[in-house]
Amino acid sequence: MRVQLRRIRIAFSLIVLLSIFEFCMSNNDTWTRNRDRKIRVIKKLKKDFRKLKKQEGALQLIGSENGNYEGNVEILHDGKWGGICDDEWDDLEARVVCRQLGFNGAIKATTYGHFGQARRRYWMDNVYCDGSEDEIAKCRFDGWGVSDCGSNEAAGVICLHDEKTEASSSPIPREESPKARIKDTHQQGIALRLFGGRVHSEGQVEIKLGSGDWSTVCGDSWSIFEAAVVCRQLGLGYASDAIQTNFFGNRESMPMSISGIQCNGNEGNLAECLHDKVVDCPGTVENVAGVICQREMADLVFDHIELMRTAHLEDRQLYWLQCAMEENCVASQAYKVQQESENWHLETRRLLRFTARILNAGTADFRPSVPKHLWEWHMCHMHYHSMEVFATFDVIDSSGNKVAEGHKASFCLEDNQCMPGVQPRYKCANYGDQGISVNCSDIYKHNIDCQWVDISELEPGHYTLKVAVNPEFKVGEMSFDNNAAICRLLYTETFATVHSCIMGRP
Ligand SMILES: *[C@@H]1O[C@H](CO)[C@@H](O)[C@H](O)[C@H]1NC(C)=O
Ligand SMILES: *[C@@H]1O[C@H](CO)[C@@H](O)[C@H](O)[C@H]1NC(C)=O
Ligand SMILES: [Ca+2]
Repeated sequence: MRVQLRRIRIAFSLIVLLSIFEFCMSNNDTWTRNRDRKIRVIKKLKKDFRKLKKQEGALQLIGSENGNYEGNVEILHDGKWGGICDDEWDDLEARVVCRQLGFNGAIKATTYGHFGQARRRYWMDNVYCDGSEDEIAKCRFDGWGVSDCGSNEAAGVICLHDEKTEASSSPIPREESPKARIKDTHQQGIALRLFGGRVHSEGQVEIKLGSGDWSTVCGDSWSIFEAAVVCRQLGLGYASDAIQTNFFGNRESMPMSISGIQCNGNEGNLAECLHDKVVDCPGTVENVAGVICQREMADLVFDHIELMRTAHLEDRQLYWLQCAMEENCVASQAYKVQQESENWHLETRRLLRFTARILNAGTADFRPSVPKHLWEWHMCHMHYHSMEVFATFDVIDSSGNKVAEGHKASFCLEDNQCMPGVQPRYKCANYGDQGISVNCSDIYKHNIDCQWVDISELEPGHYTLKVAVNPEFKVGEMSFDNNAAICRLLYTETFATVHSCIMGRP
């Protein structure tokens, strides 16, 4: 309707323009007076045409230097461009974006602002496509402008493109630069210090390589694992945050000497970690590494014994899963069934249920990463979600592909069971404070809503079940090596067992 109105307006503008033109031809005296008007009309006409091209739901890819087949995704809504947050962003969504843009398919979905930080607002978050949609705006998402994401969570795509036709116009894609161990490159050793923090246990990381001068460290790929090594080496405890900007002030005079540092997280000295053989750090002044260290730290431990003991199948009618559907706890096939079948509520889904028991074995309380005023109220389950992605449940096949849609479960963090002598303090009810106290466990029993993986579309066979808490490392911990249970899953037509679990990193 709006498009039609615009067309009428444009046609009208054309008529006005033509009559002005005729008028000018017939009356030479008023020519100059009318010329200004004519210019104005043409300007407006051009603007209208531009508007026509910028239609609701249009997409653009930005931030790539290689070509228009890749970039962070921006969508036009309400006449304004906005980004898409990377929560739930994977191959299905990338496929829809690339198809909408006229490409034959997607090579990859990118996350964490692969093509740079989000420039504007986020229009979309938690996008779930089933892959058949012709426009990304037709997929399910939280609502226009509803998002709890930071600017480093921009979603992007790399679309399938014809290398041969592109080759002449675009440079060769930047290769990952080769890495070497820092101590092999700088055999005289390294020194570290922090600059610009409010307290001595935080700041921008400064490094002295061998006999060189003090210099800054590139912020690209700087994560909680590298920060953990810095905190440990400086005797400041554990990393609660890894900073990738000049948050601690500008040191424009200081050169940058090292990039691409990559640690396992358990090293005692940063020299044990890898780095780029050739420094490669775009936008060096603001793109610098920093850390916030803390002596007391939480440490979540996922109880894999309880997982094995409680895992079982349940077939449940969609009628009983309506709340779960609102919270995206079932596979996207269920939403299709709901749309297509009149008696959808009688259709059943097969759920792999299990108990998730998470102990805080650290020395500080585990607190949600999102401040209380941003917590989301979930009508269905009548509680607030304080951490959007607290746990992930994934079923993986022997080639490493995720086969059952693992949903990212939201939780309400509280002390359900504490060791003798420890008083529970966190409670979800009544907008209570959320968290997990030291030596207390938060327990999500197998019989509660959403505590499952929807495996209705899974073929019987052998799989890996991976359950992980704090999977995006948004809250600092002493160790992340105990946050996941990686188990074997045997699924037959009639039963499922989860066994041989090992602890691992998310
Ligand atoms: C129209 O005006 C221009 C300059 O203003 C003049 O050179 C030209 O001779 C005029 N033509 C007629 C048909 O009056
Ligand atoms: C937690 O438990 C450990 C081991 O049982 C104990 O050493 C520690 O003091 C306890 N901490 C608190 C705060 O209760
Ligand atoms: Ca942990």
